[in-house]
Formats: sequence, C-alpha cells, structure tokens
Amino acid sequence: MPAVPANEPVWLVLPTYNEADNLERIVAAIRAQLPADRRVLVVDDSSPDGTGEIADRLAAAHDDVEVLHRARKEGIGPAYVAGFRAALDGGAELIAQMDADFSHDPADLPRLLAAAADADLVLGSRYVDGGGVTEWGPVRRLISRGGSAYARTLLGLGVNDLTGGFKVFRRAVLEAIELETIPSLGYAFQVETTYRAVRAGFEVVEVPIVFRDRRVGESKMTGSIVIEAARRVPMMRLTRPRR
Ligand SMILES: Nc1nc2c(ncn2[C@@H]2O[C@H](COP(=O)(O)OP(=O)(O)O)[C@@H](O)[C@H]2O)c(=O)[nH]1
Ligand SMILES: [Mg+2]
Repeated sequence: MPAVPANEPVWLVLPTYNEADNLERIVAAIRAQLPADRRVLVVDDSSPDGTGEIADRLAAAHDDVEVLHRARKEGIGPAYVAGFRAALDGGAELIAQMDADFSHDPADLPRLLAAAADADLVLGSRYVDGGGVTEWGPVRRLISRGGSAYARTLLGLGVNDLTGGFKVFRRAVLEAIELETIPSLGYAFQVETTYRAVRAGFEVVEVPIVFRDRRVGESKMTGSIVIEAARRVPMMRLTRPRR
C-alpha cells in the first residue's frame, strides 16, 4: 500500500449529531489510522444525547482531538463548512471528512490519504469496481444510486459516487470553492463540493469503499434532505464560483 504523503498535516472533520454511543470508539479508530501529524475535529451541533460532552472529554485527554460546538442542528452542510474553515485556519494540508457512525470504515483512511498524493480530491466511492453498500434495502439503494446518476447527468460529471461523505481534500480545493457560499444542507452539500472542485479544474479520483449501515444510533436522513438535493442539483450550475 502506498504511504500517506509525508509531512502533510491531516485534519479529519467529523460532524456529529447524537452519536454518543459511537463517538469514543470512532475517534480512537480514526486516530489509529492517521499519521502522527493529525487532528480530529468533532463538529457537534449541540446534540441532546451528550455527544458534545464526550467530545470535550476526548479533547481534554488527547492533544490531537478538538471540538467545535455549534448552537443548533443545521444539517451537515453548515457543520462541514465550519469544520473545513477551522481546519484551513489550523494549517491543514489534507482535510478528510467521514461519518461518525462506522458506515465509513476508518481502516480505509490510509488508502484514501495515499490517493491524495496524485489527486486534489479523493472520493471514497461505492459505485466503482470493488466498492459497494451492504445491508441497505431496495428503497435506500435506489435513492442513493439514483441520486448519484441524476446529479452526474444534470451536472455532466464523470464521477460515479456524488453523494458519498467519505472524502479527502487538498487545502487548495477548499480554498478555491468558496465554501461559505454553498447553501446546501444535506446530501446536496457532498454533490456541490465535488461539482465545484471539478469545475475549478481540480483532479478528482474515486477509490472504492464499502459502506455499511450504522449499528448504533439513528440516521438523520429525512425526505426533505432528498428533496433538497433533487432541487438543488440543477441550481448548482448557476451558483458556482466564477473562475
Ligand atoms: N454536526 C452535525 N452532524 C450531523 C447532522 N446530521 C447528521 N450529522 C452527522 O453526519 C453523519 C452522517 O449522518 P447520518 O445520520 O448517519 O446520515 P446517513 O448515513 O445518510 O443515514 C453522522 O456522523 C451524523 O452524526 C447535523 O445536522 N449536524
Ligand atoms: Mg449514517
């Protein structure tokens, strides 16, 4: 396996909402997979289940763990924008994002980071050879696959998995795509960052991953997140940053 690019500070941004039963284990698993120059940034939207307090305890115990507390739940989009901005301000060279519910396997992190050696944006992809989804029913599969196909067609992108949330950005990408102007709140946010990166001329690669359904806690996916994505995708062409 190729090594993680040397001497590049890695920040992993981990948005959480009610992940009290996952957080400690996922943070430990992530820290074990990242190089020494690393920071795990938990972005918690005042979870009522005490996730934020657990995050504070982890941050107190480990120098490489930090917490960003936000006042209320606004969706992963604004949580990621705040987390990415903090990572850029903190000097990150590579910025990784993943879910906190073990749907994304921390053991895949070295592979994704290594792929950033010759790419600007690495996508953990369910829809390339070797990737996949386990345990989802037919409806959830259709929404995900159909959503990626819809966005791919409307936006004219050669990317197979546009809605996934397991990614690694080079800092130049996040500096270029005008994060604060992205209005998307849910899955549309994942589509929009990738779309803006492609349009800005960055090199995007897909690395196969297998997505597992969460074991613990509840999904925050709602119908309105899907509807937002369906409406937002055609609008993205109009609101991307000018080059
Ligand atoms: N900070 C923050 N995190 C969120 C929000 N919604 C979801 N998350 C987190 O984003 C990740 C993915 O969300 P999840 O509910 O598992 O969505 P699903 O995997 O698509 O069903 C998990 O780590 C959640 O805790 C939110 O509004 N704010
Ligand atoms: Mg999930």
